[in-house]
Amino acid sequence: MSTVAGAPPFTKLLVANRGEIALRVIRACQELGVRTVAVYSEADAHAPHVREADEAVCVGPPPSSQSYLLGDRLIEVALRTGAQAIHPGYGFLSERAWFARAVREAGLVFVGPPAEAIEAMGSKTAARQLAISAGVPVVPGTTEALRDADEAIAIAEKFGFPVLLKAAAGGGGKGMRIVHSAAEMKDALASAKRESQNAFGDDAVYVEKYIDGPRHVEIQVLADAHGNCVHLGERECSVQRRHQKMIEEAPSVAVSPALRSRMGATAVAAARAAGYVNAGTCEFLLDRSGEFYFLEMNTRIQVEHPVTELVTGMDLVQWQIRIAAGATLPFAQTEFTPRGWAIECRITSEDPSNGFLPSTGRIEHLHVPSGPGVRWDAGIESGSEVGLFYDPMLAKLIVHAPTRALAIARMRRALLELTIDGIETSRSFHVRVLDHPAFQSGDISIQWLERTLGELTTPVSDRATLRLAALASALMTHEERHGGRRNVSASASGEPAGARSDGADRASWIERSRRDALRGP
Ligand code: MV4
Repeated sequence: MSTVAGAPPFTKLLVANRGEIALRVIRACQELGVRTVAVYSEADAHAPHVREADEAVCVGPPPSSQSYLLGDRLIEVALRTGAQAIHPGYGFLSERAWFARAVREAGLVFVGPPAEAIEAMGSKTAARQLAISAGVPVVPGTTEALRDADEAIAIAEKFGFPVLLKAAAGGGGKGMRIVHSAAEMKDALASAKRESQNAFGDDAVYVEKYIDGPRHVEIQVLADAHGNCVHLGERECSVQRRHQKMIEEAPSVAVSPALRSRMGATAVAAARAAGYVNAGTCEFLLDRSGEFYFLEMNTRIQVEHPVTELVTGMDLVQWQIRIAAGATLPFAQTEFTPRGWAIECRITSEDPSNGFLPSTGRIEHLHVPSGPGVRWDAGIESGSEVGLFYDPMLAKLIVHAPTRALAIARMRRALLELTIDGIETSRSFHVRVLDHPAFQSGDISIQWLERTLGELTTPVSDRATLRLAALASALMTHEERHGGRRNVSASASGEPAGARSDGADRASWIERSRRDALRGP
């Protein structure tokens, strides 16, 4: 068991989550010598996180409102099983200040920031005020809720249209409206207020100058309870659709060492202003002129944390646990230099050729990529049932390589190794994004994916043709394997049958179908 700077680690921790992040936390605990208690819904009785934890307790029926979101029940389970700490993962209860407070009041340790810091960053207008007071650049705009459309127009005319209306209680793009002219303001304000009220139970809306075509770049910070706070560089998260990130990388092609240290110092200033402790992330918009603006702070471990882990060599989840146990960060901020390049693809159970419709069913066969520089963080295995109760993200495929070009090639290779049979997934869509010249050049903004979607989802061929092609390929493969007439010369020459490429016209579907047919159970 490892101990750090006089902080005794917990002996038992409850993991208040499911899927890949529950497994990620369990793995960190195993390496720290901390025992784990999993919680699960009736839908997850056979899920991998239940098996991998030292103990597991069923907390309710499948809907998360009756299981993973029942904070008081999870606290009871922690007390009953003798856990001293609760790790919330991401989503679910991770950013609910009331839960962090209830955990603390039960005499347990919340592996995350203090409830007060979650609250301070939870209100977007309060977060803007905090940022401004700490000298952190924010988008020009207000920090008070708008009274009416006339006030909004007066403010908008100060810095010029277009402007963006945002929900004060918001985040994630809900309650947002772009307004191009004074004439549009009244209707836009009314609908933004209506949407905010429905989503957050609060209709307060404020206004910002609209930044056109920026990148989404975020900075990872780590703060201990003794006043030490460092940043670990940036993640580039611009490849997103409807506020769902699809690919993240570290570092960002748009961030020079000088910009990294300026953005990093800014993120640390924002974290300090909020009294932040534990791992957190400051989100920024980075415009084409290199100006950056603080948007909000995510007060949790994020889905994309592995890319930072790979370029820093740090285990962020282990640090979360050590910090929660009172450890002192043993490093100061030196000029931070990322090592190599990391890329993450979020593999979801969505069908890109069908408007990203969620796909459900049983994972009949799973083949996981491996080899140099490949990491697979997943909540699924062969036999898993994928339903509609939870988030469609099945797994994260993460690669690390010396350069961006090599990381892209490695990700492409790993995606082609991956087989998920039984449901539709985003796998081949990810390959098409990686193959796109704009992605390869890195010249993209937050709007790029949605604007390029048509091009990225056109069928390679109609389904009937694909079916025939797959059948033909399977037959050819069968012949090759069982000493048929095909490729006899290739075999005789010592090359494995079929491994030889018959030239550039050997289409990728043949390679795919052949690999799948040879691999299959
Ligand atoms: C913006 C913006 C442009 N200008 N603010 C979206 C969710 C919330 N976190 C903030 N968001 C944005 N705020 C100004 N003044 C564009 C976005 C935005 C966005 C930001 C980050 C990642 C993806 C995005 C997708 C659409 C819009």
